[in-house]
Amino acid sequence: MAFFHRKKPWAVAGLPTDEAVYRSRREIVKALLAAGLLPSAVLSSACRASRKAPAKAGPPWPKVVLERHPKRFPAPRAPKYADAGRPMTPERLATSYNNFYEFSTDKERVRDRVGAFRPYPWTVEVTGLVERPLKLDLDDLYTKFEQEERVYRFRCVEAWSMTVPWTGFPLRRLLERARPLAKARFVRFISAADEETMPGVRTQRWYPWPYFEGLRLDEAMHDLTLCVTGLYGKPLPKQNGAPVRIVVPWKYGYKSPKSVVRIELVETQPKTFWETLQPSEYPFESNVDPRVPHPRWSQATERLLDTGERIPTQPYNGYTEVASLYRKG
Ligand SMILES: Nc1nc2c(c(=O)[nH]1)N[C@H]1C(S)=C(S)[C@@H](COP(=O)(O)O)O[C@H]1N2
Ligand SMILES: [Mo]
Repeated sequence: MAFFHRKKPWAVAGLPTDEAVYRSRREIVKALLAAGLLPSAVLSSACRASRKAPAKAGPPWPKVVLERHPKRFPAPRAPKYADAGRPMTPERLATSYNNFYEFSTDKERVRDRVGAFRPYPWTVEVTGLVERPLKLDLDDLYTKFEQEERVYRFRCVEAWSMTVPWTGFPLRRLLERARPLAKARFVRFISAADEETMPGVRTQRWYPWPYFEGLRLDEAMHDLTLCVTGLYGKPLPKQNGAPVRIVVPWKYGYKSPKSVVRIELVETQPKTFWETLQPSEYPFESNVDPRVPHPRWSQATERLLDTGERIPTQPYNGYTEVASLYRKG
């Protein structure tokens, strides 16, 4: 997603000073190194200066889940979503070409950088305007909600797309369990942001971590909106947002937050990570729409990840059953 940035990332409003200070400090160290005035070990220790003790290794992922829940994966495929009308993207590709800035902005490096990240144990909190706030661990997510597999098309705002089988359940079931109050109109999602195990969070200080997203409550309650725990019949790989993420198949990919730790019901439209960075490019609604170009490129077509073939993009990514959510008046 390198071309996401028109401005230098550190020119983002509100953050220039810290980043300028950080950069200049690093430049000084580098200059001294180049002049042979410092042993090379200093650079790495200077960069690590703010780190705490090294992270302890957690239980192996996803083995820990498969041992505790041998019957939950793969989940039965829902007949209604057995076929998304396109060939399935090879698993290998869907798990090695990832947008997950907490690890790297280079899609092909994310997978190699997730090693220290620990999706287990995990807690998801459901809070805010609800009658019954929830704290769910992974055992709860796998057993209190009946899991199924759905093959969905997935369209990134950068105009590449894939078709993959997600495991999960409608987010609505989780929200209903918390009993939203009448005042609740929107849902906020907050992702994990752990400096010790997410190298992108540690080094890319100019981003407003943690990643945060949002939906209208009626969008979040739509049957297509999934709380996702797996991919290709296995627990969700770390690089795809382990242990739990949201998938909203009629919106651009950035509306599908990964590694979610908190879900908050709120009254007014929340800010989002990308909207905060570039409001003109990443508006709150962000439904897939071939007629509305991104300010820097067309959205009329998309590139299939596996074959590279370009095909026309469909309104709502082909999920036209959501159109009624957007009819005015
Ligand atoms: N926490 C978090 N969630 C995220 C992102 C991210 O950088 N951080 N990237 C988004 C974008 S831009 C896309 S296209 C999808 C990519 O999901 P995938 O790697 O499973 O294909 O995740 C979305 N969710
Ligand atoms: Mo994306």
